Amino acid sequence: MILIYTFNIIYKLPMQYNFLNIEKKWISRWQKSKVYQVQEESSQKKYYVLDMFPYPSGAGLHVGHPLGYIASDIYARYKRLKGFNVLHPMGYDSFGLPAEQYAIQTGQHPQATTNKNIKRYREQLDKMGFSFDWSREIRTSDESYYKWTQWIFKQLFDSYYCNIEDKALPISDLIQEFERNGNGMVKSPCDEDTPCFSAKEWYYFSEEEKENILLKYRLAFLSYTWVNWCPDLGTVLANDEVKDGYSERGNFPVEQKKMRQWSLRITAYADRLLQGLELIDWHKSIKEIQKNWIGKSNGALINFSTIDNNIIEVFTTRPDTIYGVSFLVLAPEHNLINLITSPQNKDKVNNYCKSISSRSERDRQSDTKNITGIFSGSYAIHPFTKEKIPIWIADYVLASYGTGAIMAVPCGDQRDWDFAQKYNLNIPNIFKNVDVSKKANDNKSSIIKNSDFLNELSCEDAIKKSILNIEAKKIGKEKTNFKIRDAIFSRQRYWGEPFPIYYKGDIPYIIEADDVVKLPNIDKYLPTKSGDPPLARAKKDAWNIFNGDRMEYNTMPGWAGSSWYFLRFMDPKNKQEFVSKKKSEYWGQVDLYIGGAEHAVGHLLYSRFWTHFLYDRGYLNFQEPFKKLINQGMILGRSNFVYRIVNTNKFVTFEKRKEHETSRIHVDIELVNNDILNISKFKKWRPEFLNAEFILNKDDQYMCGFEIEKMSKSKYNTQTPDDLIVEFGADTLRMYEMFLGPLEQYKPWDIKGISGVHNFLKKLWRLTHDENNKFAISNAEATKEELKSLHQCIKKVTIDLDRFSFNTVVSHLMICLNELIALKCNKREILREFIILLAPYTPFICEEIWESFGYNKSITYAEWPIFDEQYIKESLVTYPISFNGKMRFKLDFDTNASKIDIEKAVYKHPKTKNYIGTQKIKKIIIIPNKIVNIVF
Ligand code: ANZ
Repeated sequence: MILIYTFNIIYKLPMQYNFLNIEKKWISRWQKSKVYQVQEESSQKKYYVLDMFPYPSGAGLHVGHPLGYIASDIYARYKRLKGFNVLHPMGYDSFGLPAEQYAIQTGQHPQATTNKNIKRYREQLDKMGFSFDWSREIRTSDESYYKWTQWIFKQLFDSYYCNIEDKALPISDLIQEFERNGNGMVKSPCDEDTPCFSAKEWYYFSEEEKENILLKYRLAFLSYTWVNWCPDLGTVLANDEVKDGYSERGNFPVEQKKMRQWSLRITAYADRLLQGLELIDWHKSIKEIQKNWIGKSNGALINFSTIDNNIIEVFTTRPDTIYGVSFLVLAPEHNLINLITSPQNKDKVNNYCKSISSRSERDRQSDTKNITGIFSGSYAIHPFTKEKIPIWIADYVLASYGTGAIMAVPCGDQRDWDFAQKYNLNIPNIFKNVDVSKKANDNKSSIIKNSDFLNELSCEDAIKKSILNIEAKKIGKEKTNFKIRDAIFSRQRYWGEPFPIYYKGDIPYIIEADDVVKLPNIDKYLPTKSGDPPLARAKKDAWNIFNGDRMEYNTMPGWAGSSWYFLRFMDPKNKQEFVSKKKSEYWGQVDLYIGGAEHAVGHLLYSRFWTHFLYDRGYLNFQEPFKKLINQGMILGRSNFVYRIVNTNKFVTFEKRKEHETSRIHVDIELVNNDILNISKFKKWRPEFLNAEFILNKDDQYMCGFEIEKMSKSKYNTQTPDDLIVEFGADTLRMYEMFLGPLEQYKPWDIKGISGVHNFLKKLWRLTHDENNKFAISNAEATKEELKSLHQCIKKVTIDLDRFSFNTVVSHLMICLNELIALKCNKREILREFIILLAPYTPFICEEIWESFGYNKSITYAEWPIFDEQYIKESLVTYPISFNGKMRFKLDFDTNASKIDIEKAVYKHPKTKNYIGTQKIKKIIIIPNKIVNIVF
């Protein structure tokens, strides 16, 4: 294609569809005329279409990245054509680890790397013809942006959650309550070790004591917590950044460490975050992931006393199974272990508990096959049967959930069952050798045969009744638990938002000044020798604000900036507020949000949390940020592999790989053609392969293996949009990516069909241009068939866009164009509308043709064609012709045919004479568009 293009230029042949020139022309025109810039227009209905903004990585975009952006751009363009005032912005989530890692290696400031990467992203995005309002661009690493991220943090620090009002309130309200009544009546989520105090005690507390107590209530607070510590990255990671004990980025081991960290009290919002899911239009599966992450469980706390009169409190969701309890289990970190372990078991128990401490809770939870445990040597008394039941310690019980202790019901719970089997523990007789483990989950409580009072009740009723019973006996109470944990908010990194916090001694204080706390320059992007985060290297005068004894050295995590960026897009230049009330009220929720499903419990949960919080504090008038969410499926790449014989530099062809012990290595798909390796290119690819040897197949070729997997630079299977844009144009690429299949599905990248889409655009060009490549259309009136074809297309495209079925729209457009070509229709009346229908998909060619039509205002703001039923109505109706009620034959008439015409035609018909013969016709009944009946 490139060759043909060059050939055409050299020999000055009449150009056909010159997409390169057209696209270049409109990129610059659109930029100059600021065609996509929007203002708040109260007279117009708004629509907010948003993409998950990217982290600008060094590798640039591959064809998988823009899939969602293309869909959202199509939708934004569609809504504009429908008369909506559309906010469709883009920016960069530009703080993050890779730029910092690169800075550590090269000494280059992460800002420089980030700017360079952003430039490359912008060029790529522009080439794709996206209709972003770039005047609203934001970068989370800009001071003008993170000033407001810091401001939101200050509001969180300045707030507590009131369970009575079920909202966040200013901490000053809480202080007033402490001054009046102490904290006895306060109903607020707070740290577990919060002491109880009177107003008088509060009065006499020192400033330090007061601040420490307030920290236990603030929504942004400092506390000692077990964290996922990643020594190789030198930082703490959030749960969703750790996969199977390794960091998601870089795959480094992660261990548990206790550190003083900032956290955000997201647990206070657990219930509201659950309820809010009912109000939003998200896919079931992603709501389910959030529900499980929040993990609400209703149940009871029950006290078991040990034979030494210690109390072990357990949390259970199935108090109705209490008669099936045959042992108790404590988490290895439980603080009663020391007290209850019998002297002869002490050493064994200690060793066991130590051996567990290196494993993260997540590992312990996921590894259900290798449950381990140890007997404490002591017993508890069953509160109902008064039997002696052993107390065990086991890794499947987690310290951080419930009370860190459980009542084990082997016949009701799979893990209890497995554990009892493994350690030969008592399984109540009636259930022996029967796998009753699933029975606890069905809706009958039939397993508890010996608890007469529960028999025959539904599971729900049995639970309710047993809670009443337990409360009456004063051995426990109803309790709701959540799995979600407070979100750790400190990172020991440089390239993130500094906290607007300073310390006096150990006590953190907010920096009251309105100024942003700027990220200070430092000499090296590494922790200090004493293990403090990189910001501890900053000299006092490197900070623009320095208060107290020292500044906070941690920075905020990657998700801070992305938790509210959708709000800033509404008012990106505002210097007084993070967003003005007027603008946030006008733009409101994001109407359509498109992005990857991998953010299900990270970004999507944190953003919801922040929006709920800002609503509580009166800054927003909506609680849920994203009304409709679509998760685009990934575009998968086709990777190639070579097979190296272990401990050699010899590579064996795919067919013979099993004859040796080999390791499989990804090879760049650029070095492979039809799975055959280009050996000389491969040798030059990396110095280590220069002297590689090859065992070839019988055709003397080296055949590579292949696999369809995630498209990624690290798998060397990426295809960049840039080459395809040069070869086919961005219009073709946009339409082709939609044509690949339903947006939400995972689909392999396959270049085969792209020329089909490209030919479609060429055909459109030919239909609207003469052999001299001059725009040529006819002003003749459209025929019925032409109108029918167009209106069928309007109908289908509109219906499908309204239900986000982006791929099927492509085929409707193709069918319509083929019909118009078959009808030789190049009429203005038809093509003008057709071009508008097509414009969201292929804006460049449509804008060009639109201009040729003589319009000087962009097609962006044309009017979406209105579907008219009359054009697609069949023009002929088939009438059954009956004689005395019996249908004898059929005749076609025009839908508009008059009764007189029909009557005449029926009388004239030779068959009519046959049926009537010589008899006299009494009357003829004609029901329009239905039947004709002749009565004689
Ligand atoms: C007795 C029982 C009988 C239970 C039965 C379940 C089924 P969810 O729904 O996840 O909240 N559990 C409580 N605390 C635990 C901890 N710290 N570590 C591990 N497991 C713990 O599950 C709550 C159930 O998980 C509780 O109810 C308890 O086992 C267990 F037929 O108690 B159950």
